[in-house]
Amino acid sequence: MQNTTVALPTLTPRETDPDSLARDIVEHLTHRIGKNPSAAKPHDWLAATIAAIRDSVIDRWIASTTKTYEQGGKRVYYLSLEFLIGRLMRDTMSNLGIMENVRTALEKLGVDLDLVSELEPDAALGNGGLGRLAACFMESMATVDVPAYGYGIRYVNGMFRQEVHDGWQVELPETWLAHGNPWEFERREASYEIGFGGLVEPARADGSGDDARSWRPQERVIATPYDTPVVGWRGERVNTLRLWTAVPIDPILLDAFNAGDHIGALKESNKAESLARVLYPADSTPAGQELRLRQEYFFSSASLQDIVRRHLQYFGDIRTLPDKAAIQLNDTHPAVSVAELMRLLIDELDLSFAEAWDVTRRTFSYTNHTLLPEALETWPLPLFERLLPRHMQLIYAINARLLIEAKRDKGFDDRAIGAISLIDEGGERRVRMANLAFAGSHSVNGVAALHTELMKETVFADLHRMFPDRINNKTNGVTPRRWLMQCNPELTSLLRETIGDRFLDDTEALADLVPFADDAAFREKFRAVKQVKKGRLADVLKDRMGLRVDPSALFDVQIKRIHEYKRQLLNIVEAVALYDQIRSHPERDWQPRVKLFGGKAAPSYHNAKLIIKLINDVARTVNHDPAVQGLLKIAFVPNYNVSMAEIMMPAADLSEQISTAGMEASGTGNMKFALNGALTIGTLDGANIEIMEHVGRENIRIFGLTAQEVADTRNNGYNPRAVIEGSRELAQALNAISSGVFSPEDPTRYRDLIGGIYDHDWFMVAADFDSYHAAQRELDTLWANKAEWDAQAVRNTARVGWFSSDRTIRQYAREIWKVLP
Ligand code: 26Q
Repeated sequence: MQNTTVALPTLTPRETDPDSLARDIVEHLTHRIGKNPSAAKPHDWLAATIAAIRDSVIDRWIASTTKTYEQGGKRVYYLSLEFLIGRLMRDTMSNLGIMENVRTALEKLGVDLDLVSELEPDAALGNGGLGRLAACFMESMATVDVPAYGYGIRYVNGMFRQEVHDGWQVELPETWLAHGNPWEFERREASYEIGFGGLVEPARADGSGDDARSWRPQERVIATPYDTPVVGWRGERVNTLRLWTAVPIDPILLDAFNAGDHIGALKESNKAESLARVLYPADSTPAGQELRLRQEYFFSSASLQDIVRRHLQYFGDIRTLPDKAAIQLNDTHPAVSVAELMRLLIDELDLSFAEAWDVTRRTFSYTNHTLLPEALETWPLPLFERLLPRHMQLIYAINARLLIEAKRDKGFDDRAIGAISLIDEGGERRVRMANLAFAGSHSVNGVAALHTELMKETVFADLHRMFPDRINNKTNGVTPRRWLMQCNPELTSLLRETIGDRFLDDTEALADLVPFADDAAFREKFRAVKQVKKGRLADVLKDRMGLRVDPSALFDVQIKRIHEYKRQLLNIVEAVALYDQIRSHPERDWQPRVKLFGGKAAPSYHNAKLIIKLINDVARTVNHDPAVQGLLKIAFVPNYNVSMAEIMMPAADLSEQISTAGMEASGTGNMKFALNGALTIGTLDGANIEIMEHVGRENIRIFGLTAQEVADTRNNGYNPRAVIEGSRELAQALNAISSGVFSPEDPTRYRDLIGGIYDHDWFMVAADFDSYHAAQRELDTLWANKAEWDAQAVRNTARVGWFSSDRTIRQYAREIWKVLP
C-alpha cells in the first residue's frame, strides 16, 4: 500500500515554510531570550523553538475557546491532583504536523532537533498510572473535540528524582521549573481566595436562604492559575490545563511588616507557598498529613469557584450548572469538592439544601482507581473539622439524609448503615472520602471490567445495593500519539507503508495488520524495527549506567511503581531460580535474556525500597558471574519516568504484568507495551483480562491464580510453607536470598522480607511461583522460534487498538458527561 501524506490542520505559511520558521526562531532567540545565534547555547535554542511553536498553538487555542463559548455547549472539568505529562515539545509538534518543518528549520540554523528536544524537562506532576491517565485523557479530549479543562496543582517540586547509591534508592528534589516554563501563562485575573479553619456563624442577616451559614476562616490564601495549552491530534482543538499555585494575601503580609513582625509575615507566606510546593510521592499509601488535606481543599475550592464563576458569567442561572458542566473526580483526591460545591450553592448562592444537593449530584462523577483498603482515603474527624468546619457540617447533613433514606426506603440494617456512612465509626472516627464521592456523584466508574465488578462486590457493596445504577465501567486507554507515533516513529512508518494511514485517526484500524502476522517478509521488517529500538535502549543503558547488554537477547521489562502487590519480588525470585539453573545445567539450550526493572518506591515504603536493593544485589552477583556466560543480565534502571518509558516501551520483547490477581485496578503500561509489539506475561488481573480477549488467548502468556482463587486461597487457610516445600526451585531461590548469598556484607538483610513469604505471603508469591516459572520457560522456547514469536508480537500490535484513550474518552463523553452525540 502507498505511503500517503498525513492530512495536516490548516497551517500558515510560517509553519510550512522552513525558512520563515527559521527566521521566527531566530527572532525569538534574539528578542525574547536576548542571544544571537552564534552565542546561543542548546537551552537557548530549546526556549526559542518552543516559543515559535507556541505561537502556532495560541491561535488555535483562542479559536477553540471562542468556539466553545459561541456554541454555549457543555464543558468537561477533569479534577486531578496529578497530571504526569512529561515533555510537551514533541507532542505539540507532532499533533500540529510541523515536526519535520521544525527539524528542517533548525537544520538550517545548524541545530539538531533531537538533541535540543531532550533538554526539555519532564513535567512529572504525578506518581504513576493515575497521573499519566489524566495526561492521556487531556490529549484525547482535545483530539475527540470535547471542550475540557484539566484542573490541578502546579507543584514546584513534582515527583522526586531517583538515584541509586550502592543499590539503595535515594530521593532528590526535581526542579523542573529551574529554567522557567515556556508553555504556561499566568492568569492573575482569575485568582480566588481560599479559606482554612475559623468559625461558622449560625446565619446571615441579609435574608439569604435558611440553610445558609457564614464561615469566617481563620487563614486565607490566594489561588492563582497557570494555563497550559493541550493540543489534540491534528491540532483541531486546543484545551486548557489550569494548574493552581498559592500566594499569600498581601495586606496581611504588609500589616505584619508594618508592625515589625518580619518573621511572622514570612511564616504566613511560607505557609501559603507550601501548599503548592511538593507532590506527595506515595501512590497507594495515603500520607494522612494535614498538608495533603490542605492541598486537596485548596485546588478543589479554587477549581469550583472558577467553574461557578464561568457558569454564572455565561449562563446566569446556577441551577443549570448540570446541563453545562460535567465535573469528573480523579479518585477521591478532589472529593472534598462535593462539600465545597454544596457550600458555594447554599452559603454564597442561596440555594436550599435540597436544591443544592440535586445540582451537585447531577454535576459530579467519580472514578475509583484502587480497591486496596490502605489506599482508600479517610481523614481523622478532628482534623477535618478544624480545617474545614463548614464542610464538616455539610457532610453531617448529607450523611443524615443518606442514612435515613437507607433505613426508611431500603430497610438497611445497622451493619449496612455503618458501611455506607460517610463517617467511619470503628475506632478513631474518620471521614470516608470514597463514600462522600460516591454519594455526591451520579456516576461511579472503575477502570477495567474486573475492577468494576470487584467494586460492586467489595468496598462499595452496600452503596451499590442502595444505588444499583451508579457503578459503571470505563476501561482505561492510552494515547496512541505519544505511545506509538512519537515514541516509535520507525514502527509508525512501517505500519503506514503496510496498512495505510487510517490507523492514525482510528487506532482500531490497526486490525488491518492481522494478516501480516503470517507474512514472513513483513515479520522481518517488524523485527528490524524492534532491533533498532533495542539498540537505542542499549546505547542509553551504556551511556547512563555503563551497562553493556546484547541487543539480540530477549528484553524482559518490568517498569512501574515498586509495590508488593505488583510483585517485582516474584520476578526477581524467579530470576534467581533461573540463575541457579543456568549454573547447574550449562549444557541446556538457554536463551539469552536481559531483565530490566525500573520504578520508584514511596520514600516511606520500607519493603519497596528493600526490593530495589534486592534487585541491585542480585544484578551485581549475576552480571559478574562468568558461569552465566552472558545468558542472563539484570539491571535496575534509575529514575524511571515518562521520558524513560518512551525509550523502554518500544524496546521490550516481553512485558511483565504480574500483579496478584484482583489487586491492580487496570494497569496502562500493559497497553503501551502491547501496542509496540511486546508479548505479555501476566496474571488475570485488571485490563490484562481484556487485553487477552482482544489479542487472543494464544498470543499472551497468562499464569497464576485468578482473583476468585486468590480470595478462596486466603479464606481457606493458605499455608505458604507447604507450597514452598513442594517447589524445589522456589525453596532454593528463597533460601539463597534470605541466607545472604546476594548480600554477604549484610547476610540478614532480606531475612524479614523473605520471611513474609513463608509466614503469610499476602501477595501470593509462593502460590504463583511454579506457574510463573513454567510460563517463563515456555517463553524461552517460543523465543527460539523467531517466526512464531514475531507473529504473536504483530498480532499484539494489530489487536490492541481498542485500548486507545480516544475510545475511553468517547465512552465517558457519551455515557457519563453527555457531551457527544
Ligand atoms: C492519596 C492520599 C495521600 C497521598 C497520596 C495518595 C495517592 C496518590 C496517588 C493515592 C494513590 C495514587 C495513585 C494511584 C494510581 O496510580 N493508581 C493506578 O491508576 C491507574 C489508572 O487508572 C491504574 O491503571 C492502576 O492499576 C492503578 O494502580
